[in-house]
Amino acid sequence: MYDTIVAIGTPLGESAIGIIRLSGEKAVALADKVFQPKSGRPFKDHPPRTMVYGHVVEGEEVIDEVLTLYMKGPATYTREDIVEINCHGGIVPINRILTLLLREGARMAEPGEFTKRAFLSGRLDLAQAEAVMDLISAKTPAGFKVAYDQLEGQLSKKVVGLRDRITQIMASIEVGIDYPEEDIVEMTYQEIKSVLEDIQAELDGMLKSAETGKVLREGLHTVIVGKPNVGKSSLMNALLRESRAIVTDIPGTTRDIIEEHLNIRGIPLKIVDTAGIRETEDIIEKIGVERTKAYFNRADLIILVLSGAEDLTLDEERMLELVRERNALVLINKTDLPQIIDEKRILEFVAEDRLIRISITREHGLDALEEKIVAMVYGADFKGQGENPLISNVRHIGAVHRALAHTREALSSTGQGMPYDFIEVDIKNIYEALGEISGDTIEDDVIAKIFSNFCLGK
Ligand SMILES: Nc1nc2c(ncn2[C@@H]2O[C@H](COP(=O)(O)OP(=O)(O)OP(=O)(O)O)[C@@H](O)[C@H]2O)c(=O)[nH]1
Ligand SMILES: [Mg+2]
Repeated sequence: MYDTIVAIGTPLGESAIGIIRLSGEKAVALADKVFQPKSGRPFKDHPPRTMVYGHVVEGEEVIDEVLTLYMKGPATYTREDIVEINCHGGIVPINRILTLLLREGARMAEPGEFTKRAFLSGRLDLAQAEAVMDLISAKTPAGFKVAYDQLEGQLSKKVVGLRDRITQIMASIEVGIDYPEEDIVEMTYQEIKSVLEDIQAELDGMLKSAETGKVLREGLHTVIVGKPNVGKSSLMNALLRESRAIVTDIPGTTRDIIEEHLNIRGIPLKIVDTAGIRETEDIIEKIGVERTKAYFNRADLIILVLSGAEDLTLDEERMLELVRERNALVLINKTDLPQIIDEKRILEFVAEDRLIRISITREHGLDALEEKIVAMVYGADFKGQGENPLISNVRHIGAVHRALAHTREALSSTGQGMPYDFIEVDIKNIYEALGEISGDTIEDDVIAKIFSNFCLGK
């Protein structure tokens, strides 16, 4: 048993209710010190899982009218006793009750400490615990679904299944190593190879979904670039469906970076409107352009806007050259005006399916743009969340990459007919890399770091 921790579970501000949560051995005893049930009986004498009405008091003074709930461990989130005090939302009652409980001997919880206890008590594995934070921070229903499946254990089941199969190979190999003179049938090279190939295919499958998962979790970092006055800010506003960025017919209107979140058919986008790129003398604009370049280099998706009503400039050809190797879409805007742009020249840089003709003022072509973005995120061969859970977390993706690399090494050792104990080392590495996802093989400081990114009270 650990000490008893306390935290505020609801956002601090004006709200209908506020919840203060205690977890640990002394949860009920601490609640009893500050809470007076209306029934006149002590709180501890009430049955668990019922809301008890009463008051939080400090000496003679009533602090707030509350409902208090006791959940008895181990059937709780942390597997410890948990008490939740539901008071009025608002900074004053919440803080006063919290202070009172701290004074009575509860310890302020660290960020994520409730969930960390759920992990340490074995109620959640590490991937599930991480999913809790992803659920809270999800920006769109699609992102929420990825996290929810992970909390339900889809990824964990997959990892456990793979590790089980690896254990079988290891057991069989060890039998061969430890009792070479006995007549125990161990796996042949051919059998080991075939299991490893299966594992390799599954890991490959997981990585295929990772890009989609990561975008749904973190958002697609999108940057709109183009020379001045082509309609970048107009595009940003159209996608946001509001006038966020200033639009004028004066080139150089946008001087700085404007960043916004939006949701395109369930995909969270972090979209950035930039200062038009051109060789410029204006110092302020120049800073904007420098920052544009930084965003440009980091983006998951680049939207290059051109004006169909003008000739391509040298600057634009340079930009086309830069987006050639990147995940990019090229928009020819202002198709409502007479068109003079040389499309053939553009197609020398980008494929036809990356080119979209739009007119923002006529609201034409925006649907096609949104559809294209969705298709790019989900990929042509995306099959939804069938047997492969979407992995979304960079830490998990890294672990799968390492597991895959070790699988390749093991396959190569097997192919070369290396001694069994040699192959076993590679196989053990796969096992351990996968164990980082579930938290079975992971350093304490990594665990501490993961939970420190949680919000308080979770
Ligand atoms: N005819 C026509 N005009 C457009 C279209 N889209 C935008 N414009 C106009 O083009 C001008 C420039 O638009 P902005 O959105 O400010 O262009 P920008 O690329 O952000 O410009 P800077 O911030 O100066 O780099 C404005 O007058 C818009 O109304 C379009 O589809 N057709
Ligand atoms: Mg602009």
